[in-house]
Amino acid sequence: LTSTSRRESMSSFGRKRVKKDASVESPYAKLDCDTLSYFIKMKLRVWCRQPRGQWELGSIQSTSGEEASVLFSSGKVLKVARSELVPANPDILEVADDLIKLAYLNEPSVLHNLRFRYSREMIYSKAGPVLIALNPFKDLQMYGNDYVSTYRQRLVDSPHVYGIAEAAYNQMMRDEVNQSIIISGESGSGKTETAKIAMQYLAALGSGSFGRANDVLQTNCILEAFGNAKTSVNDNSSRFGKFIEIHFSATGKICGANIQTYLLEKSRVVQLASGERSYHVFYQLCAGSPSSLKERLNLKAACEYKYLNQSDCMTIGGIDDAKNFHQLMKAFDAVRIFKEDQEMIFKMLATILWLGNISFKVTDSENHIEVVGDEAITSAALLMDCSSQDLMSALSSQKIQSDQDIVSKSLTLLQAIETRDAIAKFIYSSLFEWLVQQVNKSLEVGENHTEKSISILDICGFQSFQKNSFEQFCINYANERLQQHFYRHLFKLEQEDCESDGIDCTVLDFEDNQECLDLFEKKPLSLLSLLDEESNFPEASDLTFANKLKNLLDANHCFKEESGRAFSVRHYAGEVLYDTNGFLEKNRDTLSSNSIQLLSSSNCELLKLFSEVFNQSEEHGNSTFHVGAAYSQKIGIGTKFKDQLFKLMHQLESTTPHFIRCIKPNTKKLPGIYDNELVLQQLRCCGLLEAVRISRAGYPTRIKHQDFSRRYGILLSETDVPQDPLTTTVAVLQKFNIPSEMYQVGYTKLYLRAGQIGALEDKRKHFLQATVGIQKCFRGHQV
Ligand code: AD9
Ligand code: MG
Repeated sequence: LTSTSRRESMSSFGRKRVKKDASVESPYAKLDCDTLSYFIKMKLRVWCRQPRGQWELGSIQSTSGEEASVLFSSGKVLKVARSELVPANPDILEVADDLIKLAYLNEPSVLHNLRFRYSREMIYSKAGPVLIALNPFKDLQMYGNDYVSTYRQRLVDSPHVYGIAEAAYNQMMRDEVNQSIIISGESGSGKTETAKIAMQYLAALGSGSFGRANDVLQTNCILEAFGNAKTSVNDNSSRFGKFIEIHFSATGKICGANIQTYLLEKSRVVQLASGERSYHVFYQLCAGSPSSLKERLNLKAACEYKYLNQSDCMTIGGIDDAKNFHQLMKAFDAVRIFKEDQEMIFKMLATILWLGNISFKVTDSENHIEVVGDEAITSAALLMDCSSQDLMSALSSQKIQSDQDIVSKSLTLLQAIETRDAIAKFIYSSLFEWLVQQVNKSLEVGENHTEKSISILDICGFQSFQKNSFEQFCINYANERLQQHFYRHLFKLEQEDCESDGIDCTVLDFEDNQECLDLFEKKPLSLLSLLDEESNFPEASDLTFANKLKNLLDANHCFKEESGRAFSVRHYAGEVLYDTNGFLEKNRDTLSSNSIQLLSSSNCELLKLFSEVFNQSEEHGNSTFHVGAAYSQKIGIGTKFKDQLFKLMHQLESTTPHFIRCIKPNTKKLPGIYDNELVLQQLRCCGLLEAVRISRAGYPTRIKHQDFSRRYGILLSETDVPQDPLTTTVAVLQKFNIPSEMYQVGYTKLYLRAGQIGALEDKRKHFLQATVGIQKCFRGHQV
């Protein structure tokens, strides 16, 4: 009986193609249509879309044509169009810790489920294999040693970062396969905190007497000082992407690590929005450095520096910069950054602060300038180990190649400011990279090297603002790549699940986002290659770049023409409008030839080292080029990032991935507030609903035969209750004449089409009510 029905149901499963669809609503609407009529017929609870878009729970009283009258919990009854209704889940599913368990996976049900859990401090939920982490914005008693051992011993299986870290650790040890934990989400959603929680768990398991667990944890302090800043959305916002590979010894102890960073936001060093700060380390240094160091650096209070005081925000509530400076020094010691190197680092920071205070005097009607010879210039020159004269001339003039000679031309005010800021940004970003290198050297795996590792990726999620620039362009490209990795992994899991259960699932395929990736990276005609090409033309402008895109990329469906300098990309998470303003400049990442010369002729070891990047690129075959009088590297920032991403993907591909999506429940950074619309928008942006839909396409409900037979076996009359769960399952299906195209019977699980479980649940409810009624009646007789 069972094998026949399995074969029957298999053949009824036709080849199904799941369309990629940026909007999440439509596929759900499709799923819901079949069931809705049933809901209406049975007067079951539904979600009803209100005029302002929010959803309210109600039950259908009656229907006529395309309209239904719905009774809401407030007691009011309203007539609404059927198209505004979607089925609600039974109460019992309200606390479901996995969205997959919801019988109806529509938006209001998902939102309601997460809200219900959030209000009970259950901030973690699953969506199939993905962990959803809602930011609690307060400290919860769910971390620390006791919880570590609970998860270690698997005494609980409620969703938690610890559960993910445990699974990764366990699989690494057991299967000897490297693991990765991929965390994404928008700014302030909790990625960095989540990454730290995962690291703490791994450190707790992986510390040993000769271990490096503590050193690895200390790197967070260093990287956050140099790479995090207060923004309007997050007091501790990471302004770079981070990939940390944690190495384990054969016995499972942490023995080293390697960090890669991506796209540090350089502009923050010289330019701040109101209410925001520059990188924490500047304030820490000014507030916490001992007086002897202050003297050597001629360091003033933070508020004396233009780069810092241009915004009205100098401190962060609850944060002690001086104390954090001491922590930073301790962390430096822990990862063996020597005192001399620490001194050089602080010197570079002070250089940047003094550079920002250098001012200019306009000398003629054409806005040409000369540098004001004040304390700023002398301090900066001293710290840079160059003469004030050289620094002044680098900031006030440029060399231009005329027919035979090189002539020196005075800069305008705007050019001088740009030159000064470019040097400051260059020094900071070089310092950041160098520092990461030093940390890596220190954490390099030594003698007890093994191949075991768990990597954690903390990178900003998909972004779509009203105005999107080069930064969003790069970050969205990265997310597009990660999304493909996610799709492919889900698809693989799905296939494995079906295959191991004897279900033919090879028939399920879906379109992933390859076309969008091609738009970014497929040579010769791609966004990135055209950007580099255009960056090579001295005469090119953002507008000529935009026009080039329009002419050459039109064939790709993910590209959309817009007017003027703009263009749109159809991303997996929705359409994004990009303004090319500043694209060429940001991609070229220029430094004037004068500035390069200044840095390479300085006696400061670090500056010399930093400037070598330009010499190297010159040596390696004409790969620098002239833009006006400025040098820049031929490979733009965009392509450089692409190469980094390829390397990252290559690394990720050899690991078993674990995905965590962080969600910010409100923009006020306050606990207890859950903004439906905000959550929904993030669920869409991380492609989560879409992904869950793919992973459950066709058969959204999957229940173990044991569970199914336990719950619905009571519907069988006593004479036809079989012995084993699988046979019970089939007997229930047959008793209610569920059409064979509505299910598949696997070895361990039953696979049901949308709506079926709701119908069965309803039958069960009726059955129980009737039974209770009979019992009451029976008791009444006795009385
Ligand atoms: V950004 O893209 O780097 O700007 P993140 O990294 O996503 O951002 P972050 O981890 O910095 O966000 O979290 C923001 C703030 O939320 C933290 O400073 C905490 O105050 C708060 N947070 C996040 N997760 C937790 C948590 N699990 N428990 C308590 C949390 N507070
Ligand atoms: Mg962060």
